[in-house]
Amino acid sequence: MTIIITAYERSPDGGKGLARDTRVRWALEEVGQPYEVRLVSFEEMKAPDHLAIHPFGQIPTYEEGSLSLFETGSIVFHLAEQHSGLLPGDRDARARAITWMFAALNTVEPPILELTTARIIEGDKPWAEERLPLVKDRIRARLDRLSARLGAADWLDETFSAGDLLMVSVLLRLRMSGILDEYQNLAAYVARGETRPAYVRAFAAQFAINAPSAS
Ligand code: GTB
Repeated sequence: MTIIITAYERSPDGGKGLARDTRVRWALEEVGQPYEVRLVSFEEMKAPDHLAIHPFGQIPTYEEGSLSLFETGSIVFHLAEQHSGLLPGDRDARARAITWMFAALNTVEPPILELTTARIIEGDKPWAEERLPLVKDRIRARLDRLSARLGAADWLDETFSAGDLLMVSVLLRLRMSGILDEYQNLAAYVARGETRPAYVRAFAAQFAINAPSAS
C-alpha cells in the first residue's frame, strides 16, 4: 500500500526542516517505509479536498489506502505501532516512550511555539519587546527540567524511540534562538538525532523541495 504524505509546496523556512512534514518523513525513514509526497499550496490546504483529510487545513497528512490521518503525533504513533524501530517491545519501556511522545508535544512544544508567535505574529505590537523575555523564560523552565532528566544519557529512556524523534523535532525549532545552546546536553542530544541516517535522509528529501535554489 503506497503511503502518501502532504507537505508545503514551498516551506516558509526555506529547507531548514522545521515544517512538520520532516518529523513524519523521519519516522517513515526510521521504520524503512517508502512514501510519496503530495505538495500543497496554501490555497490547496484550505480547499475541500484537503479539508476532508485534515479538518484544520494543515500539513502534514498521511494516507495509506483507505486510512487518512492528521496530527504528527498520531501519524508517528501509527507508524511506531505498525513497524518495528520506534517503540520498545517491553511493555513498560513502550509506555514510557509513548509518555515522552506526549511530553514533547503537550509540554515542551507549546512554549516553543509561543516564541514564534511572540516574534513573528506579535512582533510589531508595542508590548512585543516586553513580552519576549517572559516567553523565553517559560521555555527555559521546561528545558531546565528536561536537561536535568536527560543528564548524560544519549536518549530519554535507554534506546532511541518515537519519544526522542518527537522531542528532537520540537527542540530543533529553538536552535536559531540560541536558547538550545544554553543547554550543552540538550544541544548534543539534538545533534545526535540529526546524525541518525534516517534523519539525514528525511532532511535531504525536504531540502530538495524547499531549498532556495530548488526550482
Ligand atoms: N499539531 C499539528 C501537527 O503536529 O500536525 C500542527 C500542524 C501544523 O501546525 N502545520 C503547519 C501548517 O499547516 C505547518 S508546520 N500551518 C498552516 C496553517 O495552520 O494554516 C508549521 C511550520 C511552518 C513554518 C515553519 N517555518 O517556516 O519555520 C515551521 C513550522
